[in-house]
Amino acid sequence: MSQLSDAAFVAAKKHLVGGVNSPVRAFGAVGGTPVFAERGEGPYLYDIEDKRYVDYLLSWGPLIWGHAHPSIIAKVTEAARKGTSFGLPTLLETQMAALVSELVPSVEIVRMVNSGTEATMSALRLARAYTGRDYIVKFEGCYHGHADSLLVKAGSGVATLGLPDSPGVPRGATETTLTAPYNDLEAVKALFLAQGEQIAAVIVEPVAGNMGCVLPKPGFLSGLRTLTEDYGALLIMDEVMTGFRVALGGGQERFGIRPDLTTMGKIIGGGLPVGAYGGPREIMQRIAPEGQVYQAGTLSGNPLAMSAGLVTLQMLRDGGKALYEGLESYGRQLVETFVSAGNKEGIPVYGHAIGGMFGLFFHAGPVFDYGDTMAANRQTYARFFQNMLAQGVLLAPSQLETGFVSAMHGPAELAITQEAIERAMASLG
Ligand code: KE4
Repeated sequence: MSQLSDAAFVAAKKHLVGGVNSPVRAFGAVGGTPVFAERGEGPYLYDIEDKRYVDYLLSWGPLIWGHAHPSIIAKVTEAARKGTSFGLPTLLETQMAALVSELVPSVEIVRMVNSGTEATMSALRLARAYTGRDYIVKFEGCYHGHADSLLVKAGSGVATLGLPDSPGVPRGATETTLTAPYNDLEAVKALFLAQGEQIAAVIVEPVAGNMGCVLPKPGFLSGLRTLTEDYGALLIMDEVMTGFRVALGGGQERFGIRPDLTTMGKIIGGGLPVGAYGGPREIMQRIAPEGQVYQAGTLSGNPLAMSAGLVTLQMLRDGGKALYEGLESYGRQLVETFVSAGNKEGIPVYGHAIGGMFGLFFHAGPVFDYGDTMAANRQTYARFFQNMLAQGVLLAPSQLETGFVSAMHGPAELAITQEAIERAMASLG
């Protein structure tokens, strides 16, 4: 990185903890100075030195329409001219919620919040209230945001930084959090056998995107659905990352599993801060003001965020299956180049793509759980990342994260990326 970015990082660290507003942006796992973004244009991001990158970080998932899509910018600008927030109901929020229910039929009624963390935190509170039970089950390496009870064997930045689950979280907040390896249905069955009557919910990423990109084994998700039904627990699908990304209706559409509650984020806001949770009215009506489960937010359903989210989802609906087939085809070609280039150099590599997300591992594979991803060579990934960055391709700055494709990535960007992969892999050999 050059002097401008180094100086920017020094200045940032004077005023912001670690120089960032979210730990993973500090590039701790890959070393060096983080990229300071200046602007974006479709599939490209430009840093403060006006260096151009083909962007596969895409703000950690939200930008399925790439940077500064004209339709999104126009809608946000139009909304901003009317004011930025009202603290009162608006028609936009109703339109947005109706569209979410149309695209995700299991979500009969919605509550908008401002982040994925708020969505999962609220969904768990609701599940505990609805069932009258306290225990929850999450999976090692899955990340559902930074709410206390979910910071147990969490993925994403927690795993990347190798933090003990997290200081500052009182034991009382996590002693009712049970964990199992992802894809290990027998382990979940054992938890239910032992404490099934006390388990309020299982929360799962339908595709795990916070320990690298890990696919569910056949039968895993349907097994969770059966188990939770058998024991009267709720199945919460955390679709903050997979929602509107692995299919228009998210993981639940892709894998044909109907959860009890769904949490959303990222794409739903089109790059502005939006989270959401929802499900059948019979469960959701326990949320205040209809019910007694309290959850609130000053800027929830913000009109600028709703405007960005609404047009984002409308364009995805209009794009339909062809759009998702295109996203997946692009990802598969990128992964195929990664694997063939690694094999050519005799470097253990493994990867896969699903919808608009992909995983690249320096590991012989297969990769089915957190143990597998932790065995991947993160030092090699860091060297690969830095070489790709130098060639103008921005990947996720951690082996334990996922890459994203936008609808604006096309043949030209793929060619640039494939060439860069071959060069980067040769530099490792
Ligand atoms: P936010 O609170 O960051 O909006 O969402 C939390 C969250 C919940 N559920 C899933 C499945 C998620 O992937 C996330 C957030 N993902 C990380 C990326 N791995 C956000 C990046 C960051 O922490 O800066």
